[in-house]
Amino acid sequence: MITPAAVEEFTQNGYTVARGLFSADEVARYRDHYMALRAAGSYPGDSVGVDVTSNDPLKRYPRMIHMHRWDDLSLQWMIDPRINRWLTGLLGKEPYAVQTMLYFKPAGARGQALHQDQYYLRVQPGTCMAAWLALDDCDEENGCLQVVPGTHTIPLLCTVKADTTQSFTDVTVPLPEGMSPVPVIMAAGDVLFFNGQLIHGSFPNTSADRFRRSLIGHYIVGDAEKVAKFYHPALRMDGTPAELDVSPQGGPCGVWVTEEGQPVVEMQSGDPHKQTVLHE
Ligand SMILES: O=C(O)CCC(=O)C(=O)O
Repeated sequence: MITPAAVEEFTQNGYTVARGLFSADEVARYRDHYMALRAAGSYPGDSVGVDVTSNDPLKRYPRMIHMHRWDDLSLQWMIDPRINRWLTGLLGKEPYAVQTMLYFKPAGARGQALHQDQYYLRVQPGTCMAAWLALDDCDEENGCLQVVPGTHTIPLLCTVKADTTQSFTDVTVPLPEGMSPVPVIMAAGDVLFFNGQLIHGSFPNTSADRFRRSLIGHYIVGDAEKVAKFYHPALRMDGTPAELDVSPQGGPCGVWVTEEGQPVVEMQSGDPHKQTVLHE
């Protein structure tokens, strides 16, 4: 149940955690499902392919993007009534659903440098929201999510170069004076809801052998009229498509680069022959 304290925390800090929103059985089913999909091959929206011989753990387990466009379990999760109740309770109006992502983040994997999701989604008017379901217990050792409380009230920041030995994306944002990231410690089944302006990211998985898998949904406020092209079609929370306009900027949620900062080709969902390009 969404509580007034959760709404207050979300309003003040830009995020809140719904503890135990998904059961241990559900989480185990998602883990098994995505591990089996990953082992079976490559899909529109993820990397050019799985390289099981690579030294980079993220090439052995690349993230998946927009699975809801071809996988019913992902679609049903994205519009699950529990997620909808929380998002609607936090936002005051039912949102649109625009993206799913699965991060495997095996032991040794780099994290994703601090960023604001709205930089990529370019929702107008308003902003985006994330629902981040922990599929494993997450802590600092295995690279839990890090958030900078209160930064949902600041505007979109200009990006600077990230340290690609620590991050698989190559841009980050300078932190406002006196602010620093805090780890969000979660148990498998917890869902972190956060505002799309909130600065967040994650550090490397420094554990010897633990995954830090997460199933992520991105949403946009119900008053939105436009979102970046990459996120079309937006869906209503009953799964039907909504007619929205295209925001001129934006792109996929972070562009994957090697440790040397070289771009890794990722394919645009729906058209495996086209590379995604971040327009700025
Ligand atoms: O899971 C992570 O490490 C980063 C995820 C993220 O930044 C996002 O969902 O926008």
